[in-house]
Amino acid sequence: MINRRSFLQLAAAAGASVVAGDRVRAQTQRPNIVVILADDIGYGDTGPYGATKLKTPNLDRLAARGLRFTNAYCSSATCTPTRYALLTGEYAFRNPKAAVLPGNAPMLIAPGRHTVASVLKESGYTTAVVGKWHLGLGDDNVDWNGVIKPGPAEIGFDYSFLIPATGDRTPCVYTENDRVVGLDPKDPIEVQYGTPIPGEPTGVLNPGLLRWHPSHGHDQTIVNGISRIGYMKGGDSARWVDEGMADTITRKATDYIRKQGPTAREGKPFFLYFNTHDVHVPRVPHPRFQGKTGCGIRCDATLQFDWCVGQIMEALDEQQLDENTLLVVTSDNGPVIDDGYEDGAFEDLNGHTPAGHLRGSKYSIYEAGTRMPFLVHWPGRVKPGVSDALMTQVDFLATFAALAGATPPAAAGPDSLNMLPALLGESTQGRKFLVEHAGALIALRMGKWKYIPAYDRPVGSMYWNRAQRPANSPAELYDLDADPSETANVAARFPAVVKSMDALLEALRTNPKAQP
Ligand code: NG6
Ligand code: CA
Repeated sequence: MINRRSFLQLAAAAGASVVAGDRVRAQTQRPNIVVILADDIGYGDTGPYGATKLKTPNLDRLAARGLRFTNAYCSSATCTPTRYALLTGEYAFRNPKAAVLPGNAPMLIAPGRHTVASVLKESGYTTAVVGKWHLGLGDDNVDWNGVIKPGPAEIGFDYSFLIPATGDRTPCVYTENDRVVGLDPKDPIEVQYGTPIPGEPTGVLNPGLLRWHPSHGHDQTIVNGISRIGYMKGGDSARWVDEGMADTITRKATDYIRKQGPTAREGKPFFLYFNTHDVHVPRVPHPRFQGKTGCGIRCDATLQFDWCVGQIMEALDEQQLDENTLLVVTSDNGPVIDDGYEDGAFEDLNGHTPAGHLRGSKYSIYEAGTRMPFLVHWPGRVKPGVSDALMTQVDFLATFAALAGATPPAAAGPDSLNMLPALLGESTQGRKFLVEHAGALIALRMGKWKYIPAYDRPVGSMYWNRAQRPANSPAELYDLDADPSETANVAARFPAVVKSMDALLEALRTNPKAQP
């Protein structure tokens, strides 16, 4: 691991041979770090990963100027656990509470816990989170009309602008630095899960008020003609407009970059964690994106995501921060087509393959559940190309700490490894192995092998049958080199591999340091 001093010495040595003053400064400064985390965008959803039914020009440009990873993972096949692991550097399977949370859940990450944000902040970064949160806010009985604490500030973020849970869950409002935005105190918000709030129209009782119908769940409080999960009342002036969501949060993210520009150029770097809503349900892209792709509303939302990425790149460029900013674009779990609304996404796909060549989807233990698009862009440092190194978002904590020259406390990020050389494309050597996680299942990826242990009960999504694994599933072993789509279970042919991978996975359940 490089420490801060050796980083600066190395950088200074590299910079000394360059005449242009700006470039010297850029190379001797610690980089800004921007992570863009998409929602439910799959391995095959975008141009850099082979999509042809829609164009993603900004991602294409990013990939052409950056490093495209083919074996990079998120922690888990759903959102909350992935986000938990990304920030804490702990595999989400270790914490049973790290499952998809309702919109009124208390904050999942304990105040004071070490996170990517707190480690960077302690080493001198200015930190911000914008967009989808879905890690719980406040305590057990959160009052949405007051100061909502604990929140991002308690785990290292100087600034926050949030979609508290998901677009399909109440409360349908934004928070900024622990308060609901635009709230009229005379019209207080009430949020409830489980029991309906009398007098508030719901999807189940008022289907005539809906723009489109739920296909499963999503039949509770109606906001903007869309019924959601959960109930809410009041807060009319604070309610978001779905069509404007991408514009609103992207604007907050680019405003932040513009505001940080002068101090960042002077040497005070920032960390921005930008979480888009696209392409989670409900998919309501701005009208300027609707119908603009050949593959339906889900692709239109992907086009909107591409626009969001382009806006971030433009702001970095405009602020002359492009050369000295590490930008990582990835996603929180695999793709799903029908995730609870009859929005035509399935009917209009037109041959688009969200998972690319991978098997599975969101919620699934197969590769598409957790293998993510993963683009790294840092023109001042990272050479364009493709890397097959085994990578995971769980390593952000240790890797970004190394980049910042910080030494995180021993207790920080128990599963997080410093993968800086691989992230920067200076090494082709990524992780030796990593754990994949979907609901109650874990699996092991090691080299070319993927091992899923036998399970004696059905697991997977109730709603997405293709992710379902039936009861009494036998152990599965796939050779991802020969069989990247996991079609042939070769467990019976390679008993020794099964045995050793099973032993390692079992050991990893309790010991993050376990080795083969
Ligand atoms: C599921 C929802 C799904 C989505 C998911 C969370 C139903 C039937 N399904 O329970 O629509 O909200 O939770 O998605 O309610 S995630 O990307 O935030 O993990
Ligand atoms: Ca998600």
